[in-house]
Amino acid sequence: MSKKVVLHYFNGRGKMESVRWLLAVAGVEFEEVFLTKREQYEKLLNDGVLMFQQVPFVEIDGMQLVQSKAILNYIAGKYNLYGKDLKERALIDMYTEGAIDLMDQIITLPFTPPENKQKQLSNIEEKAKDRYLPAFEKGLKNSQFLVGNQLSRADVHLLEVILMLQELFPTILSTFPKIQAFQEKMKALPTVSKFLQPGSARKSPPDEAYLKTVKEVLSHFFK
Ligand SMILES: N[C@@H](CCC(=O)N[C@@H](CS)C(=O)NCC(=O)O)C(=O)O
Repeated sequence: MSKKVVLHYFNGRGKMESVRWLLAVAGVEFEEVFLTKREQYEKLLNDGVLMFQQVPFVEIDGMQLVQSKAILNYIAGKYNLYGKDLKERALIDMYTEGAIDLMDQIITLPFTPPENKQKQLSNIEEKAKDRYLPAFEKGLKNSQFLVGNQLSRADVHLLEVILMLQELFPTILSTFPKIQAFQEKMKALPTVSKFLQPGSARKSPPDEAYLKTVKEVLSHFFK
């Protein structure tokens, strides 16, 4: 089995983007196989590698992993992005789940029927401002990191989600000074700065071509 880390997903963000972020921050090189045709997905199904018939699917360290949280937990544990003990890990998990809850709402937005989109967008903005960002701002009150005195996956997920939010609501951080300072510090990290450069594996916001591909490949889901 390949020693390389290989990501199988669409050429877009979706539920794989956090995996790309974490690997990039950990300085791990990876390859990507993009699903562009229904037949590729069916082949993965026939090969028996998709435990729950879903992607993301990641080949890493001789394993064939699905379930994005399992994949992220493994990478975070292996590359020292999961705190120094179980108590830190529990805190990291709380921040992580908050960031992922918010990201999930943003990821599904493009698939929302047009008549519901504005409502969903307003809901995301309100939740971000009133629920999630205040919690992260508080978490950064006395430290440059969310948990303990070192970088963790919680920081990486926070950076990812605030960048996503700013694409939708450019001034959303204006009342969150700690998060703004956090963002600048994070962006200056060499691995982060590299991942933010054009040409990196970081994916653009979803466009029509991405939506069309996802709907074709997962036609059973969208019928
Ligand atoms: N809990 C899973 C959800 C994965 C998931 O919903 N994957 C979608 C694509 S983003 C999929 O493969 N859907 C096909 C299906 O559910 O049949 C995870 O986090 O990995």
